[in-house]
Amino acid sequence: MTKRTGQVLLSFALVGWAVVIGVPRAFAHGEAADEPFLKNMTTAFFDVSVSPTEIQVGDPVTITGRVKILETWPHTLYTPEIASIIPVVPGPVFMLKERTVNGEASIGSFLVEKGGIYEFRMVIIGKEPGDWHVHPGIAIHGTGTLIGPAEWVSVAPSPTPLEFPVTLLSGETIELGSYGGSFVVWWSFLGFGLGLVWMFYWTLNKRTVTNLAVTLQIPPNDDAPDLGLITPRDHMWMNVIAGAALIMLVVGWTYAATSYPVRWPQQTDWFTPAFIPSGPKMAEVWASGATFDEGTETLEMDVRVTNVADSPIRLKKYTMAMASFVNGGEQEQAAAGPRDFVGPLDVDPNMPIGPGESQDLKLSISSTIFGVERLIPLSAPQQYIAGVIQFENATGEQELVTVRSSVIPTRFTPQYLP
Ligand SMILES: [Cu+2]
Repeated sequence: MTKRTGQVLLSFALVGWAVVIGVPRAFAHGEAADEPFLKNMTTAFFDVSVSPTEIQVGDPVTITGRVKILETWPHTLYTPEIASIIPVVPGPVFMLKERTVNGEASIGSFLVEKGGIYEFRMVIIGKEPGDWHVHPGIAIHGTGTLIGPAEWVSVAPSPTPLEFPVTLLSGETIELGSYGGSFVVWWSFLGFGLGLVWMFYWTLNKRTVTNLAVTLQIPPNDDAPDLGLITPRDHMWMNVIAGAALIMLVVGWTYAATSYPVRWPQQTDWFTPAFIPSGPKMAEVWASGATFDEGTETLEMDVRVTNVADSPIRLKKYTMAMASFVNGGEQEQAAAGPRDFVGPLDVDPNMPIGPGESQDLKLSISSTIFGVERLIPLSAPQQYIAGVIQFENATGEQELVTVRSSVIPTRFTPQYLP
């Protein structure tokens, strides 16, 4: 190895090391980054549960809940047609083992529509030790992933090695965590190695790249073998490298065709989940407007509720994107979802509404969730919020009513850059 070769290799190593140690440990996953309308006008997540929250590697965590694709879905987005419900976690730190949507096994995505309610259950297995924020999310084709409320799950190391056996259609059982792993790594490395040889051949000792001043003096189609730029020997070695790449391709194809004679394209199983109704008709709601005070993070909304059922009804809950606000005590709030995403809801007057009666109500919510998750549009061309109000009648039946309201901020902060 020449002195210059050594210097080049050393600087490559130093740059690689600096890149690796320069990356801080990823913590949040940008859940507040989406525009407010993308969260509150699109979906609402209810009754989410993530449990248990302390496990060892290899143990299961079950995520359950419901998500409604709102009727207020913005017209600026593609109409939702295909979606997939997924666990949203920071990287491949869990493995997805089971998933059902409205009681049906959901291998991949399924067909959805505006107004649809999707009840999900996912079982994930802890793979990497650490503290992870585990959300359910719905990935909608053309829009992206919209996330629900999260719970912190701490995964401790386990003395027993992680296993994920899967039985194939052929009856053979494989270990999914390591299946084909070393072949994929070494075969890719071989191709990478070939590329490296080519790169070092031209950059370390040849004058083509390192002596650009010389190269630029020569016409484009002149190899300049007399200057040692591209010699017949170089042509020979490049043919060897190209030949090795061709041999690798042929060997790869032959190996795949003979070792795995039965191959099948990756399968999709799009299904239409069974319809889940919003509940028996009991309330008609008209929202006349809302205000938001950024200083105290207080949302106030005026609604007129008409009871169209035959027993008194109560307004119990308001759900907006991943947050739920509950008209009830600590116990009812704890039952409404992951605690960081649940807050109290004040209803004034907080009285049952009799059959046939109409009542003007003021809903007030003070919560830091609005700021943390950026749920309220403060400077958007369309100042709207949407959410789902849950009513309950005397017999405990519930109805979910989607409500859209304009929202006006009560203070304006100067903004110089978008
Ligand atoms: Cu999170």
